[in-house]
Amino acid sequence: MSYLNDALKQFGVDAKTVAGGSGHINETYVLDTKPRTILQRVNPTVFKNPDYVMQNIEAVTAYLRERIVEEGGDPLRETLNVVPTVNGEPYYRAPDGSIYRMYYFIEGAKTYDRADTPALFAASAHGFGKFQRMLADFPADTLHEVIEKFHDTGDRLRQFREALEKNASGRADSVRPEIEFVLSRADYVTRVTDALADGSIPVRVTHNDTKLNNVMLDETTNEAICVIDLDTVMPGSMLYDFGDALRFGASTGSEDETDLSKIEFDLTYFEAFTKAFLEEVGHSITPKERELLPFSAILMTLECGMRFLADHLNGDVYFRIHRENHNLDRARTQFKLVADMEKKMDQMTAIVAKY
Ligand code: GN1
Ligand code: MG
Repeated sequence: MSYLNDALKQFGVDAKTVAGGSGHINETYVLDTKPRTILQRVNPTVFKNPDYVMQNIEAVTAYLRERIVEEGGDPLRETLNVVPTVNGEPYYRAPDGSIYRMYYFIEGAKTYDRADTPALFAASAHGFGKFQRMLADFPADTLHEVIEKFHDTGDRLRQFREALEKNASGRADSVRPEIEFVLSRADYVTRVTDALADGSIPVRVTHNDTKLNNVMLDETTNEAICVIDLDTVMPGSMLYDFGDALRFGASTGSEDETDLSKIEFDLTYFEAFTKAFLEEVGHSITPKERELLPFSAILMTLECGMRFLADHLNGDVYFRIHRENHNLDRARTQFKLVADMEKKMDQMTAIVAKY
């Protein structure tokens, strides 16, 4: 049963709810309150410590509000603002363990699942790049690691191997080529975490889920207004944010496209994003980070693909699915992109060198 109505009472609202959002983990509802708000059910099996999630979000958004005011921006529009429950709590925990939390809705802005033009994609790069830039001096070590080893691709491979070993769904035999695709790239997985560990690239505050639809763009100007979905803000590498954004936004098709002939990695989009991102972070990016930018797109795409395939092997227990083999379809698009990027690596390197 759903505790949505209980949650509404906890936030003191009596409003109509409309389902919104396209995430694979949480559930999002838009409420017709005045001003409008959004209510989200945070998946408690994925986010095991909601206090940590909300503490990170409160700390980061409070810091952003100050930076936004300093730069003459509107802190009610350019960062998320948490609405507490009537008891002043940052979220409501329902009897079944579900977590509900509320934000003010950001008016006059929207999100996109696909960028129709490279310029629109570049706008998202300004959004994510600015987010990094504004948080550059935030003390990363004060943030909780809400999901341990979230972008530790080596650990993701370990989890993948575990899923393969268990084969809970019995599907392993039907996906041998996809399994082989992952296993034959095992030498990729520790390159970024090794560089973080030996100090050759810095730990930064990162968003960690930089899908195009996690930045709101102004409805009329298409300028990036606000980065949303802050649940996975944690210490990490800038390369996670760069790579993950390209994984999603520079694909010529959707994440779950079944016709793989429609999936390619679009270098025009790669260039538009890279240029805009470097305009935001160019002064602080280190040479080693810059060198790893093209590779990070491959790595984040491979990682996401192996997570989808692991979930397919586990019997779809993590990412919400809407049809049979949905996680397998998602994994396949990621692997198609990885293979295409491997072919285009020299061109990607040349593009990075231009800016
Ligand atoms: C999940 O729920 P959503 O769509 O915002 C996932 C990301 C993946 C993404 C793939 C907490 O994000 O890591 O990249 O799906 N979030 C979590 O689309 O695992
Ligand atoms: Mg999201």
